[in-house]
Amino acid sequence: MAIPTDPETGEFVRSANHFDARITADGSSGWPVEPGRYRLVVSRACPWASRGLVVRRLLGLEDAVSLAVADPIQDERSWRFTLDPGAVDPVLGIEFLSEAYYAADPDYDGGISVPAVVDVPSGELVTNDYPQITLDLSTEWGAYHRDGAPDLYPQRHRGEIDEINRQVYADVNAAVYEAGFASKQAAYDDAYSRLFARLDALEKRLATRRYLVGETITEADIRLFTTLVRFDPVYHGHFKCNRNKLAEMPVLWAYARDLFQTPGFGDTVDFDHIKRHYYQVHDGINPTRIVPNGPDLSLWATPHHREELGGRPFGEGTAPGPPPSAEVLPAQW
Ligand SMILES: N[C@@H](CCC(=O)N[C@@H](CS)C(=O)NCC(=O)O)C(=O)O
Repeated sequence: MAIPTDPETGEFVRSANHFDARITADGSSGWPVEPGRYRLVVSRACPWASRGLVVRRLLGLEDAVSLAVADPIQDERSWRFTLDPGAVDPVLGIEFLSEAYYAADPDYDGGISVPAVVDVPSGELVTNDYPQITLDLSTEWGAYHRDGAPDLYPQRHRGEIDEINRQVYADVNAAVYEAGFASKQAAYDDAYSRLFARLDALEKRLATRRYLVGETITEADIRLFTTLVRFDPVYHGHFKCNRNKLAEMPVLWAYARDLFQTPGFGDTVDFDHIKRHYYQVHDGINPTRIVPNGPDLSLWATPHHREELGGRPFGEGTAPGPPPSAEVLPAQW
């Protein structure tokens, strides 16, 4: 896969989210909330798509918004449904996610990215605007949340959540890619320093509080989690984020394990998809496409003792039940 970088600075250039329509409860956007109508297309390898996987589970939206899981290895036509019988998504009837992009805009010539929300009746992509996708699952789909669903974007904490999300996006979620894909030393150095400075700050912040904002799990924790869970298996080696491993930051490592062991988090994580995607697709930075055997993933199941900090994972609500049988993942170690 060719990695776009700025020839002057060597900085990774991230493609824009071109499709930013919103699915709304009042239907004013033209895309009304309607159970069964939309399909969330993800790769379980992708940290941006994985936010949607966690939020959909925590809110109990599995029946309302169906799920398509792409093969973790894209080919030259990008994401494909080769994990499904006949290599066709059984609901959308397409082989490649790009078909939904072109159904929405036949002249589209940008990247084909996950997550993507597709309108099942028309086969058209509605949105690939991942930061808004999860917020809308929280705020627009309330009528279809399960009983006991948590409020992941509570009104009274939105300012603080938005601020943390900005910091975590710039210095953690995006910075690991900017380190890994930099084509000049200075661009790598800059991303690496921002990343570890921010992780140090988060290590301090989370020493005395169980979650990033307030007493409960919020959108901010989900966005940090999807990068942390990939850190030691992928970013530490493949993206050269190697000042230390996550497992060497005691607070963040316990925080990440706490979330991993919370229903709705670890049960969405497919380490096999994660590792094969990064090491085999980015052959510009891993030309042999060899997938490393380590690290020991069973450590994710070890006790974290974060309950001692208090906090109530789901606030007034309850934990989700197990995933639907079709979405249960094979044992991870
Ligand atoms: N375009 C968004 C989408 C998120 C994203 O980067 N998804 C990756 C997988 S982790 C993807 O689909 N990449 C393929 C592509 O953009 O062509 C972004 O770059 O901010």
